[in-house]
Amino acid sequence: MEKRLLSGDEAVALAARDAGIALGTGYPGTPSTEILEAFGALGGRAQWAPNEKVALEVGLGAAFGGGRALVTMKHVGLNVAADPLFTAAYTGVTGALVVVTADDPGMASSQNEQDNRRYAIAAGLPMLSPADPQEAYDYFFRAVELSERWSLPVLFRMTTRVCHSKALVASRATPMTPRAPSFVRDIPGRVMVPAFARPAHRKLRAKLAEIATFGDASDLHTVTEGSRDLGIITDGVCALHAAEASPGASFFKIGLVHPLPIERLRAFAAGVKRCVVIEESDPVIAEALRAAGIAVESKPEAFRFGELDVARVRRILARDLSPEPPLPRGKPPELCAACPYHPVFAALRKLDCIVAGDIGCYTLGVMEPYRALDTCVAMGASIGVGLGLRHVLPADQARRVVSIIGDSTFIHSGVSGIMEMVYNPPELGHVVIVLDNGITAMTGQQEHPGTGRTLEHQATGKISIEGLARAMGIDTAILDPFANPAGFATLLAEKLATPRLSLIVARRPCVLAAADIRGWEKAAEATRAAQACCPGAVPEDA
Ligand SMILES: Cc1ncc(C[n+]2csc(CCOP(=O)(O)OP(=O)(O)O)c2C)c(N)n1
Repeated sequence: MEKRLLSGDEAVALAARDAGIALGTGYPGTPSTEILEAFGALGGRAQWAPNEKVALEVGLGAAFGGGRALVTMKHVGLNVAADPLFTAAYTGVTGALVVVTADDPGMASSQNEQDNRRYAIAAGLPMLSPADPQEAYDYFFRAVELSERWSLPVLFRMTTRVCHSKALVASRATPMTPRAPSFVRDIPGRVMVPAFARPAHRKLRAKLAEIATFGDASDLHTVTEGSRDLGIITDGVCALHAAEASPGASFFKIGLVHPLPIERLRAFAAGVKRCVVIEESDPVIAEALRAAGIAVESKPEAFRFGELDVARVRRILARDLSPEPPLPRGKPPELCAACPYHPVFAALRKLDCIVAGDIGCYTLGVMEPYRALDTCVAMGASIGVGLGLRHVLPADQARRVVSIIGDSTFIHSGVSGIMEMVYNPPELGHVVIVLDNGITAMTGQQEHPGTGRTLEHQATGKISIEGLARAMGIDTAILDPFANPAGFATLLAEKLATPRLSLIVARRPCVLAAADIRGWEKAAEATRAAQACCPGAVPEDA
């Protein structure tokens, strides 16, 4: 059997290829980003969507058409995709739909540490929880099988450690046979007006009851008999920490975290003197067991925060509530020395702006020496938050409010903020700065619809940020702040002084990506030129 050293993300990508996934789509977000990149590198059809909601809808469409689809995102991405997700649980799918949510307990690179196992419960969808790269590979096929057997989207919950740790992964000798997509009309099944949605909800609940029975007997759960004095119920990477922390205990490792195998867990808990649930983030499993009348110990509240590791699991088991040693201090992140954003933050500081910020490399403008960011909440929020501030603040403060947003974030969810700005303009106008470094830098330089290149850097349709803004009637200026820092500061001061709605595109490529962008753009230009002269032609070196 072939074995390769793979991260969890790469293992999912390999499994997606071996499972005949017809389409992989998603939006970048640590720790999930590498899945689609690796899937594309393996020859799979992988593409970035403008945001997670669109990605899920594209995946759903592919699965309505009978194909097998993969959709990837980080945990907060599922908030953006939640609207179609909940109703997709009613419509179900014809092919397969696996939705990877990569959670980030401890917030290695996220704005919150929400536990997306709660989404499985809320939406009523099955969820698998692999512990390591081998399980990520193996469970992926199980997810496809579950999805096809019950015609439901399946959630696949990974966490930072599972996504990024590497292990030898044995792959299948024979891939799954791919399906041939074909449209079969099913109006009551896919058009969720109330008359069709009411029975669809009942059908979903009936399916979940069937899956619960299936799960009770499934080998997705592993029971390891050990000491009867201590039983540990666990899922995901915590199973590995717990196995090292207490090798002699009895273990119930849950593979399908929703619906839970309640009756098997009841029997397991009854068979041991002390039963402890070891889980990262929220006490989701412990709460469900207690609600079912199963007496289990849950971790103390202090362990809801951050990742677990072997030492922390030992503390939970020893009921040790003494203060934990502080985490080793890493080097604080900072803007690159030659980042094109420096002059923008210098100008914002100089003009004493109140800055509604957003998520991306530019969030680092909050650090010294600028401290030029006053809010940062969610992707795209800078524009709405800036408008809200403008609406209520006294004039001398309102005039200084600026929204700043990156190019990828603008495309992701900033555009709807611009619509709000046009529709409900503040009395004193507003100024939005789009920090356009030509790439999604924060997550490792991914393309987006504003770059005009695909996930694999090939030429494709391009969204013009200034074109969009002008089409919405916004006074728009474009400037390279690095080449002309004084000009940028003057322009910003001018825009702040008018009661109009203004957008400044601060455009200069990310210093780390500039050379690559030049190369990709050259090849993309050649493709565009060839296609303009004779459609369909692609130059050999493109
Ligand atoms: C809903 C959501 N999806 C994905 C992410 C991960 N993420 C953080 S910032 C960012 C985009 C950054 O790109 P851009 O706006 O171009 O700014 P840059 O980093 O290039 O400065 C992404 C994808 C997130 N935080 N939230």
